[in-house]
Amino acid sequence: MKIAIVCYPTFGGSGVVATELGLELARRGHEIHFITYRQPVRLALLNPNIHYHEVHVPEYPLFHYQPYELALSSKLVDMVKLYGIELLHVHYAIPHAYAGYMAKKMLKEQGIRIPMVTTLHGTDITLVGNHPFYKPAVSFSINHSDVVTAVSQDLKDDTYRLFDIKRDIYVIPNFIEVKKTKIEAPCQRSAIAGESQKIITHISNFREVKRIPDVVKIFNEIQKRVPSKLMMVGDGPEREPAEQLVEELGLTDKVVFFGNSNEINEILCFSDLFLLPSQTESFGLAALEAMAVGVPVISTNTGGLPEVNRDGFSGYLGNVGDVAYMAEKAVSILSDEYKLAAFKQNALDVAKEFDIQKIMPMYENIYRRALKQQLV
Ligand code: GMT
Repeated sequence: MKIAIVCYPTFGGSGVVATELGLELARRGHEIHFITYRQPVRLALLNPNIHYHEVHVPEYPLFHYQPYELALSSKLVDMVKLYGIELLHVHYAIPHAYAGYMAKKMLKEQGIRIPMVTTLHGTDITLVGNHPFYKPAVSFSINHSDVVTAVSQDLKDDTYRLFDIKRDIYVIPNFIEVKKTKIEAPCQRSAIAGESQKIITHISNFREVKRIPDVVKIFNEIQKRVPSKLMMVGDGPEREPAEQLVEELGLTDKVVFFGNSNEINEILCFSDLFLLPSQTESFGLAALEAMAVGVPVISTNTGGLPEVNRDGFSGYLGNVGDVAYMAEKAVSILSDEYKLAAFKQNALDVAKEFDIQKIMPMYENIYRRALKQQLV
């Protein structure tokens, strides 16, 4: 099948999912065309089935805002015609589903019918998409997609609760390639921490929704009882305030800020615990990435997180903002070597349920359904 994938190319979860999906589909023989404004961060182009087409938005002084949707929909039309693309798969409703719909309409006028699959990822529904400025356009583009998927049951429920949706939404959870997370070389623990210290990790795009101050506060409580270090991986608006908080709490020698990294598995390899105390999380791909390396997770119990992190098994889940509870549970795992080993194994076992090989056929079925629907 010839498939166009539209996504954000940045370090956000939806871009990672879209990129890994495209790479695996290419391995399975499909011809994949990534269409976005920059080369996706995890995209390796060394596969004849992978193509990347950049969307250019020329600066024009008359425009206060440059019209990206327009450029994207025009690019989609051109690429569909040039390569005979059979299906559009857009990730993140805003503005991709809207641009995809416009492309479909333009193509239809030229006698080309092409189905569009829209995958909802989270903030496109719960935070941004739900804003009155965007809501009518988001409802419209979801209702006019040929097939809609959501990355968790919770996100599907939220979509029905927040929007006037008149169609089915299929749940296809996010996935991980478990075998790719294995690090051959021994983990470089000693480069980061002393022998008696535990290593705790947080990875995100450091936005408000991640509750970065809670990460630091939870760690502050942990380190009072368990010798430990905190690895902060990623970048975003909350990084600087977090650095300040670390300083205020006198933790500078125990907290390392890495910035964005492509060596996530290497970092997770030496981690004992992962913290994700988010305000909301449709799925929590970062938690799954940690679990796939055998790292237990302390997270909040919001959104789709309970579908990924199993309470009392792969980690613990607390109420949003309950720093004391999450710190106590973290200490209970870190201070008991038997419990830590069991939780590490459990985390890996749960992650295997989300292995790419189990999830990929779900997408392929959805594509077949979209093509069939289109032909009816
Ligand atoms: O909020 C982010 O971290 C970025 C955002 C995205 O679209 O890139 O993440 C959302 O999609 C991810 C992939 O499906 C999910 O794993 C995240 O849970 C979700 N974020 C939120 O719901 C806050």
